[in-house]
Amino acid sequence: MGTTLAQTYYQAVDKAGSISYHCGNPPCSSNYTNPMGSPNANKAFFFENSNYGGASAEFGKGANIPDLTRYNTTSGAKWNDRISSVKVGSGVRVLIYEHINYGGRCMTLSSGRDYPSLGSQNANLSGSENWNDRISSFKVTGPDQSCP
Ligand SMILES: [Ca+2]
Repeated sequence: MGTTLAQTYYQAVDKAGSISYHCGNPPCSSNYTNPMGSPNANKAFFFENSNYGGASAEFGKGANIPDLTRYNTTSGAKWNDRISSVKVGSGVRVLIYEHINYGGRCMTLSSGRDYPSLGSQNANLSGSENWNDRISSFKVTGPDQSCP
């Protein structure tokens, strides 16, 4: 069986950016995906849909991702303004930003916490705005870091 386009893309991204994709919905059957569940202490999981659905990706502590328009899901869609739920490992925090290059509003996601619906996270945003499909850059930091 030949290498699929998805596999080729995954391998390219993995070498370039230490990003790993997980199975979403519909579930994938290829062996390059990782089982879902909870991230280990130094990782965070990001999901396309709320309640941990759709495409997903994992990033480790120290990951600085300044521009999500440069990352695609396994279906080829941009990750920019697409993340809807997050799981944060116990040893890291995730700083999410509204714009690329860590611009716009910022929110600190707490260590060891699951966020099934970023649509319900609106503490830093006005009116009806919330964090669903709004993240354009982020950092996976140690527990001593927070938004400026
Ligand atoms: Ca989404």
